[in-house]
Amino acid sequence: MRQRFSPDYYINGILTGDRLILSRAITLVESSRPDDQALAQQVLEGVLPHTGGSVRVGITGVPGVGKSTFIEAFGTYLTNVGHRLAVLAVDPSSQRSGGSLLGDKTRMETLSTNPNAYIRPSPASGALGGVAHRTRETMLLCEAAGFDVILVETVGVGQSETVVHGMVDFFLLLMLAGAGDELQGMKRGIMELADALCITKADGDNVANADRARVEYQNALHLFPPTDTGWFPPVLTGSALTGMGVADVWQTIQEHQTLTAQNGHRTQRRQQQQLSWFKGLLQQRLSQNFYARPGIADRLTALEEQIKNGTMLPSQAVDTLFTAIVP
Ligand SMILES: Nc1nc2c(ncn2[C@@H]2O[C@H](COP(=O)(O)OP(=O)(O)OP(=O)(O)O)[C@@H](O)[C@H]2O)c(=O)[nH]1
Ligand SMILES: [Mg+2]
Repeated sequence: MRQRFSPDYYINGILTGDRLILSRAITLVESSRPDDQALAQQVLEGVLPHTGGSVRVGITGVPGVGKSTFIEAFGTYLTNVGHRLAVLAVDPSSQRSGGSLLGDKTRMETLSTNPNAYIRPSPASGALGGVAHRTRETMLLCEAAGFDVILVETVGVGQSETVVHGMVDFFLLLMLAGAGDELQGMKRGIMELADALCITKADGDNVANADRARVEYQNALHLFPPTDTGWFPPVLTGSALTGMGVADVWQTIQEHQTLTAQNGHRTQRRQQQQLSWFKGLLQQRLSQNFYARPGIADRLTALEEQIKNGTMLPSQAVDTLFTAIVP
């Protein structure tokens, strides 16, 4: 039985930047137990006025592109210039024990012992919606604890990158030089989401390759319809090994933030994200509520039988179900 603490214990602990209490609060947020969830909501409400103050950055790219190594270099750079950084992960597809970041603590050796960095391994895999919902709340807790840059790492396969895009101010896509788009499992869609591309591993023999890839991708991006934000996603090159380009990425993020803060798109983006978070939760609740109603399971089974036999149309079945439960 885990020890129970009061909401104030968590709230005060987080606001004074106590990392142990922050970790405990995140565990609470990640718990699916109803009593934990109720307490987590109280804690979140308590810290809410102290949230929103960070730059939220999503980082994605195919496995092996160098996300973790980049975050180690980038994170170290950020703390060196005076920032406090939290690293979170959305990795629902991960079959690796404990999610990617846990094993990655070794790859983020410097960062994991850095007093100005906080690395939180991804929660145990579950429904994508559930994981994302917790990452959003974890982000709020980290902001309340005084972290002013939040990095959210996700593997760029599947739909998790869309989910992460929906919770950050800036979305960075890491790419490899030399590997074809198909090879990178990249769909055009994910490039369209990116606020910047960075060609990784631009060191040693790979520098010329990386420069070539930069030009190619920059040309490819020009073919995309422009967004209404006034921002044109640049393509950068970088090396986590030599540190080349790491400062440029931060420079780019700052330019993007300045521009979108001035023209209102930063606020607009966050407002849209809040709304879709709300709508997602509402939909989840409605559907849970629906399926939990007495008699629904039996009715469903019966209707599904008729649909399979072709004796009822799906639309008809939906009507029947709704007239039965909504008077
Ligand atoms: N030469 C060179 N190698 C790098 C660089 N960054 C990463 N690597 C190597 O590329 C490999 C993959 O790096 P990771 O950082 O684990 O990649 P990842 O994107 O986090 O991979 P997953 O967590 O599996 O999705 C490792 O062997 C790194 O040492 C770089 O800047 N230059
Ligand atoms: Mg990794």
